[in-house]
Amino acid sequence: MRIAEIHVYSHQLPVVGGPFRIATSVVETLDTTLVKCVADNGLVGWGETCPVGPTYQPHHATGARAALAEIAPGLIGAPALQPVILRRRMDARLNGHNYAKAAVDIAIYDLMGRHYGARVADLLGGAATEHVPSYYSFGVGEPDEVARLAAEKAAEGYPRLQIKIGGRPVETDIEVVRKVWERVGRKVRLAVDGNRSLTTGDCLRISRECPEIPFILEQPCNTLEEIASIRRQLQHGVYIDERGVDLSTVLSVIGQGLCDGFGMKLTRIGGLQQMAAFRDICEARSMPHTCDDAWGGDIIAAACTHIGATVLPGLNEGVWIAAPYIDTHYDSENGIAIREGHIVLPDGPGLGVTPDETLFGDPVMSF
Ligand code: 0XW
Ligand code: MG
Repeated sequence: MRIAEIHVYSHQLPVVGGPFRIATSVVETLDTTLVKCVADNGLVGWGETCPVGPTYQPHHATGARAALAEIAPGLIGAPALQPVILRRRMDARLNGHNYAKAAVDIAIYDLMGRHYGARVADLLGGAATEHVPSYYSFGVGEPDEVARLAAEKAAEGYPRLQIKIGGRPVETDIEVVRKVWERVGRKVRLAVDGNRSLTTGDCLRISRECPEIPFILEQPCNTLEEIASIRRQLQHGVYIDERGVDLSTVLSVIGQGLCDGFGMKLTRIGGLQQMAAFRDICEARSMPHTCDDAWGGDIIAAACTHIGATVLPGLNEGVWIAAPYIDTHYDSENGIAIREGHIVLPDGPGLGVTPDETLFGDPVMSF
């Protein structure tokens, strides 16, 4: 079975109840890129990549499509069921740009699942749960309002909450953390995400002024060097998110003892094949991690849920999806949703989601 056609679509996802604010950006509408791979027997697989604006990571929507224009012509005629061989073929055509390659990799796993009659989670090693934990992420907000929402989300059944901080006086960030803690206490696990924005001084203050609150600090400062310089003075665990750019970086930050876990994005690491390797490295070193993506609709949400289902439960920090901020599904029957803080693993085959492609209009590129 070989790849016969690749079609690329662009689709707008307005933020419901938006905008969504993090320390480094404010987003109102996201431009997602969908990839449809058609095999020579007519079988179809879908992939998706959707940067959360152009400043969260060095990724942007039109960049994904420019990268796909470089890569896709070299995949036509290639064996369709060999994700490792295809990754090497993509690497031979374009250096880097994992977030674009990930959309092709996800489509290939969807195709494989449909061909073998298997769920993607089973192709990735097997589901450890059918009920995948999620976590709720509050945009940077006013402390009383975030605390009120936190109590609501904890009561809904979310096992973990992520408080966004940064881009404002550190006193307000300390206040939001304290107010959330007062409302939810030990009912849920807490992550405090600076999205690269904190100075080392402010990061130390947050940790020192909240010594009794058991949160982890997610990507508090911009660079790994800044984090390394204060790591031993912090009273809280540190997770790497935006700077965990590839497997090599993951190996070196674990080797240097620079972190206690990861917020990982499926497209940043290069797709499901690389994410499965990341999961196994984390399991070998007892590193908790998430399986998220930055944004996107049902296709990327399904992909994150399938890999998230395979993570050793004690290390599973949850699957974040953008569904709470999107008011339409690509697949009206099997769209991915969060119920009581968890996501039911789709039945498959493949990703288990079949998009209504009329939503996407004509492809912006076809190969
Ligand atoms: C909470 N997220 C998964 C959604 C936004 O893309 C930011 C991200 C994060 O953890 O940094
Ligand atoms: Mg993060």
